[in-house]
Amino acid sequence: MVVSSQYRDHTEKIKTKIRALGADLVGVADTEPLKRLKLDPPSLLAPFSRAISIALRLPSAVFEQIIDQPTPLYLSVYQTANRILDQIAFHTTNILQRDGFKSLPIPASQVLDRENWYGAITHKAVGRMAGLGWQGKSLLLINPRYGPRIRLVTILTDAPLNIDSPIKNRCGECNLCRDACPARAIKGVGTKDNYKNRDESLYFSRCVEKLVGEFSKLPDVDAPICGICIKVCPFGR
Ligand code: B12
Ligand code: SF4
Ligand code: SF4
Repeated sequence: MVVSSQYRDHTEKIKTKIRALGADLVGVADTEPLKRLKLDPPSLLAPFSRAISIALRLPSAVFEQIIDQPTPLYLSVYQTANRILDQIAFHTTNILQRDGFKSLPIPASQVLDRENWYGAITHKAVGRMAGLGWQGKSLLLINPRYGPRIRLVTILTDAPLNIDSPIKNRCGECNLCRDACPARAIKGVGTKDNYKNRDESLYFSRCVEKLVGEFSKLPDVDAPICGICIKVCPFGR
């Protein structure tokens, strides 16, 4: 009893510090179920019992300017959000280290395998297990308040933090992302928890082709970004 309230107090203390660094959402996941993910390196989670998921809300007005392709202003917001998230994760890692816990920040947007498009660990799975949102038909993490208009970062740690629970999928009959996708990549298939693989929800290569082959070659947009399935989602609009 005493031990569990100590953990609760420590978890709340860390979460408050992370919010003070500028985070809009923060949750904690158990790493055990996440060991089924493709990880790079495969032993990534071995030293860590917890994964902290942090989200930063993106300025909504930037999505109103996106019609059928990403804009230079969206590129700037994307880059700035990644920088802020990496800084929040770095500071949080130091706070945990000072408290005597092992801790590793996973970058907001680092691609390790450019052939199959994987990072070290997917922030969306961590965010879902930490209760920040559900996995939408667009495959994005959808928060009930901010929708997919968030970017994410993860910190792995052995601090014995209290874990949060996943939340229920609320896509329902909506198919706005499927109908708006310029690559016709979204299948419109729902899931209660998460898709077994990307192809269950997406014609994955169509999205990659659109972003890498077309959008990243636009003048002043030199990153594989899009923003359309983010813009049209009714959550966070
Ligand atoms: C590589 C990459 C890409 C690639 C591949 C995308 C992909 N879906 O994998 C490309 C270039 C195509 C891309 C495109 C986009 N990306 Co991108 N991308 C990444 C990156 C760097 C790695 C993703 C990865 O490893 N995926 C591996 C696959 C298998 O995982 P997944 O997509 O999450 O799907 C599986 C898991 O989530 C799993 N799952 C869910 N819950 C659980 C729970 C358990 C226990 C388990 C076992 C599994 C599980 O189910 C899914 C199917 O297997 C991440 C950053 C990061 N490290 O996470 C950003 C990231 C996913 N991208 C992001 C965004 C926003 C985009 C775009 C909208 C572009 C843009 N910025 O405008 C599009 C959206 C495409 C889409 N509909 O998925 C955001 C998503 C934010 C959000 N709200 O969800 C991320 C998280 C970056 C960030 N820091 O916020 N991206
Ligand atoms: S990022 Fe663009 S191309 Fe890819 S699924 Fe979303 S709307 Fe479609
Ligand atoms: S647009 Fe609709 S179907 Fe797509 S993720 Fe958002 S709520 Fe789900």
